[in-house]
Amino acid sequence: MTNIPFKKPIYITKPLLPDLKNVNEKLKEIWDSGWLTNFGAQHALLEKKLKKYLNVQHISLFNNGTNALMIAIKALNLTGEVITTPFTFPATPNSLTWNNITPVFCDIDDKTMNIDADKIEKLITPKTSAILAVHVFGTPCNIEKIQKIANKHKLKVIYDAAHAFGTKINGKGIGSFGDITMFSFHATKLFHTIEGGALTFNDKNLKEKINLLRNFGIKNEETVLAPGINGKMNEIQAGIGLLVLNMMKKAKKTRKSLYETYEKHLKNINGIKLLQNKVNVKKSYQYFAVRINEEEFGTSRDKVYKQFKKYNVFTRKYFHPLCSEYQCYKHLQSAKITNLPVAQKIGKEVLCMPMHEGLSKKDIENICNILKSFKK
Ligand code: T4K
Repeated sequence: MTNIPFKKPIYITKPLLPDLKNVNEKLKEIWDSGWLTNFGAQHALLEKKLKKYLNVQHISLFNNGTNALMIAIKALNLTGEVITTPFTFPATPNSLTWNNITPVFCDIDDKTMNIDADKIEKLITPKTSAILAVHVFGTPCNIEKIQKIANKHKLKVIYDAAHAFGTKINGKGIGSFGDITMFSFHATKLFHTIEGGALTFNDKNLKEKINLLRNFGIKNEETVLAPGINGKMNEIQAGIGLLVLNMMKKAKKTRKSLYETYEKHLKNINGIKLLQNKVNVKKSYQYFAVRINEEEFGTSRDKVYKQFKKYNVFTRKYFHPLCSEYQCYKHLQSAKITNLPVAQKIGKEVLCMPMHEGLSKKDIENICNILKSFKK
């Protein structure tokens, strides 16, 4: 059967949109209160609800994930060098650079596409202050091994969980590991506040510092205690977040079914590799990534990406090029191609497929059939 192009463009994602009637009601509530930002009622309620939903001890909300990450780095007083992954969004290493810290790129693990914990130790120098790892596509990092290394060398651990909203390991929220975890609530994420983010952590002493840094360092009208910036989530963001949070249960159910449809149709194709499932991990279902091995599939990832466009399907090459290949980082010793063989390989193979509530199982089947038709 020949495949027909989709009538409307199919993007990798589409934001969850609350009913406009509910949005209008929420806006009226905010308007009536006359309180638009600086920690109002919507902010307080969202913070409380997310703390419970994410199953974490402490949480602070932010105007985006990148600001949250920059403040996490500052709150832990990190300096010198931080070991991180090249297979991530620019926000991860850039947050280090904005704190005058040199990112040290560590190769990734072939199975999870996360930082390879076995390769971290040899990158530690007297200047290393932390490990900044990313739970790529919602798959948890090797948290036990990373924590062991951190304890042994007295390093801090920050997790970038931008892709892992709602992920759980043995029932524990993904935001409860390491010193601080960052979440992104950008419109393209499963849970969103249009733009937004959060930090979660176990040490209650961090709360005051993080919140000070988020609000210019202001303690009260006449006292500024730290060189903070503006990381505040406003009331409209928080209000939208409350409405989106109500949609989460249904959205997760839909995404689980779409995810399983992809798995069913793509699992036995020579040249296509899927992420493995782990019994103790509850997934976030934010992304569906495949790896295309050109030799086995007969067509390269880049060709697949291009050919999909003819069918009105817009996949994404997250994360290609690698961060270590950016103009601002490629001069680093750790960025050398020979130091990052697995990341180099995966960067050429990975493709993120459309994954959102606007798609039906039939749409996913069609996308899979189109992909299969590219095989040579
Ligand atoms: N760490 C990691 C590992 C991250 O992935 C991210 C963000 C961060 C840190 C930083 O967090 P934030 O500071 O952003 O909170 C998108 C997102 O903008 C970005 O938040 C996200 N990662 C990244 C993976 O994806 P782009 O440049 O690919 O977005 P864009 O505009 O091309 O959108 C992708 C597709 O989504 C479009 O083709 C269509 C659809 N779309 C997009 C928007 C904005 C919509 O349908 N509606 C929309 O409103 O970065």
